[in-house]
Amino acid sequence: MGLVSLSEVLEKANANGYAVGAFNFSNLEFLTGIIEAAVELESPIIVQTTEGAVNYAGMGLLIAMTKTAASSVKIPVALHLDHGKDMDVITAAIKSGYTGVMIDASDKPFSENLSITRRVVEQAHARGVSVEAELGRLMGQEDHIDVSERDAYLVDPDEAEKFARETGIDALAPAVGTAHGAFKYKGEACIDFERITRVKTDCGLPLVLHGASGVSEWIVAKAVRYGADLPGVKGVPDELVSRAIKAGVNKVNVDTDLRLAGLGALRQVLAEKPAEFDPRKLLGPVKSAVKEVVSQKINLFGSAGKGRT
Ligand code: TD3
Ligand code: ZN
Repeated sequence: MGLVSLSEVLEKANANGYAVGAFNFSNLEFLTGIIEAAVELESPIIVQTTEGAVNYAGMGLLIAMTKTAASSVKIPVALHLDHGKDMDVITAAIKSGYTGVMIDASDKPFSENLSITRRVVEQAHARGVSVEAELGRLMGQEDHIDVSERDAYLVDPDEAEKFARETGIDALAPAVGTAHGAFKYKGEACIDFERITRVKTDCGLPLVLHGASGVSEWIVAKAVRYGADLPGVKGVPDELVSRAIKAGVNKVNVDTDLRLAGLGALRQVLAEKPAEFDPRKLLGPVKSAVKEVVSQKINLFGSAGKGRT
């Protein structure tokens, strides 16, 4: 099957109350690990690249790899630009074969975010490409936001309805308390479910949960056993992700969990096979570790069997 648009995948998920995983990649092992897991579980899948991944591997290679991988499988595969900020990169992605782009102007004032997003929608929809935008600010590791100030950074549900209506976006990423990376919370993990429900009720769009990695013990343990230095890591427990999906999330972004699992596999093989220098023997285990995590996520998100054609 060729690549399908992001909205095709997300509209079905929205109509049927499940979520599709959007997994980040910048190399062959991650991409093939992700797609093999989805094929085995007959799940639709979204693979996405940040602008950083584009700088690392080149947009042409990322598109060619994904199109080739998708053409030999029967499940729907969408290729999405994650956290697009540079208009030139966004335009190139729209023109060259991505089937979804995120415009992340969430650090700009509301009216500016709205007008930039509207411009991207115009350009993208003219070519059948879907658009995701963000409202509110995702908390970063560097932000150190106090819980009392937290609300100011979360999505304003009243703004969300106006934003969705006036931009014509296909999916909305509302900031609801999660953060990127392996150090998401200093205290207890929390997500503002009420806010998700309100935004969903008001705008009806497929919602996107960013910063959704679980950073669970089973993912981190191997990396730590083989020498990784990761004190204080903390993610979003599976239980909270399930509740977010029930409240209206249809796209769940996962990057950190794949990185951590890949790291564990790589550290293990380097430690146990000091004489090995075949990259396939070193990076094959990374691919398998990525595949294992993606399989677990597909089951958690409820998309297994939904990619049957
Ligand atoms: O958009 N992404 C992936 C890229 C994050 C920037 O490096 C996410 O929302 C995934 O977040 P997580 O929880 O895997 O770090
Ligand atoms: Zn994100």
